[in-house]
Amino acid sequence: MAKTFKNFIGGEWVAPATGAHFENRNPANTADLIGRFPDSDRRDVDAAVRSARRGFVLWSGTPAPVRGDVLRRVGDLLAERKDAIADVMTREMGKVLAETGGDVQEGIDTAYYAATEGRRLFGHVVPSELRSKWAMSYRRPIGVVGLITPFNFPMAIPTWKMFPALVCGNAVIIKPSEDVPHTVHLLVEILLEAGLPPEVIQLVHGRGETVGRALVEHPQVPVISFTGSTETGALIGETCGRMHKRLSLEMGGKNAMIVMDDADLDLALEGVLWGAFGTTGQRCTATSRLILHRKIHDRFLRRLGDAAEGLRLGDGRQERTDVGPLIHEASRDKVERYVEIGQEEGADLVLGGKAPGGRLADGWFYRPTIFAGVRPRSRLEQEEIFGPVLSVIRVSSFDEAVRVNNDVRYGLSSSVYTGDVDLAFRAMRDLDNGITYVNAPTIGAEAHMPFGGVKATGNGHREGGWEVYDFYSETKVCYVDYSGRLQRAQIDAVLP
Ligand code: UN1
Repeated sequence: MAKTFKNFIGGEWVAPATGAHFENRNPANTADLIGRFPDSDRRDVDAAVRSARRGFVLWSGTPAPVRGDVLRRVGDLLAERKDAIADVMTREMGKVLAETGGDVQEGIDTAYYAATEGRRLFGHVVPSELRSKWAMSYRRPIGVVGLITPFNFPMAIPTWKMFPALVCGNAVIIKPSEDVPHTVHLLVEILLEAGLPPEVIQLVHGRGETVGRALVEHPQVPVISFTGSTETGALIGETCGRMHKRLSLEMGGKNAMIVMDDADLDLALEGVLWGAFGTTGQRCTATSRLILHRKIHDRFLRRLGDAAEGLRLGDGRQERTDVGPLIHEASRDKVERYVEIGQEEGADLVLGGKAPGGRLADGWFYRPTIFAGVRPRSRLEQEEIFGPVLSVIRVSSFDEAVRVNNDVRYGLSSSVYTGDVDLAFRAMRDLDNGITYVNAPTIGAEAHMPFGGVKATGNGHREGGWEVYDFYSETKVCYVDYSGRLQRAQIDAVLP
């Protein structure tokens, strides 16, 4: 009998007000029922907000270094249980164990970074333009923060939103993707075990249209952070704009890898296989376009086709597997639709283009797929697919490669393979993305660096690194005039 899970609201594990649940199944084998999770609604969100507001009073009054110590213990517990958690994650999400292990590691790195940030959270003290006056800024906690997270990084993304929010002194309500609810359940257990006061964290499971929407529309949740589709991000943005909320959006990508004629082709080949087909292409940073210089185009494409054909599809929990399943049926339908679109647009299907049968028919598998001769500005080349589909575009120069890279609505990551140091620097300057990799694929962001993109990928904020601490805290500026008289800024000029 599969277990029925609960929400964590008001300091305890509770059933949803609806009494309803949804099923969480293994995408590699849909007969494997992992558990039933709360299909909550607005009433559960209301209760979570009431509790989180009490949690906020307690937590915002706790010294930041003490908050950081809790996160250090969270990091220790995640490290201790890394393999067991990775196994749960692969079962509910599908990607291979090495990748879910990396996903947990990103959470561990984020926890340790946040722990030390508890002893920094720098403000500034700057000289005043007047005599005998101090001018300084410090960071204040904001309040209740609402987090809405996707399925593809079931641990890393919740942690890189939650840990900075917590160390800054906020209370958190999280609604994880209904495709991966088990991972955040384990994370909340760890937070509590590490000593986080219970009302500081609330976990409300459910659907985006109900729970996510209720969080976004709640007047007492002043901060929202969302990772997901550009379309949903736009809807959230409208509400947050109207309600004057602070909002961080991390959305779609159509990332390209450029391989120049002087590149190390062995290295580029390994890179594109990992970038395009790792996580079955379900990363916002996935390499979904490959821009090849015409001088190496045919040679590289042949080698790529052979190598990608050798990738083994299967259950991510089996050691021999290279590529796991897609997350669910709708996701596979979408990939199938784009393969049809590609063919209608006249692109040349080099590999894949179908779901495997046989023993893999019980999961949402799809073969690594490569289209060559993809035209810039075609739908296949422009739209995010979120699956194992790579579009190859042929170019005649570096400048043309840059134009193709930039001519999409998204701008998360980009990559260039070249041995020419001048080209590498031009790429870093001219590729219109939040992240550019030189001689590495479009994935591989590290937890202590800012992460995010330009154009329709984001709304100007960054996750990770030092910048995210600005997002989760309010800057307060204080002036202390100890001259004993009225000094008027901008008016009472001080002469040297
Ligand atoms: C995402 O693609 O959704 O750089 C996040 C990477 C990971 C994070 C990716 N560290 O691929």
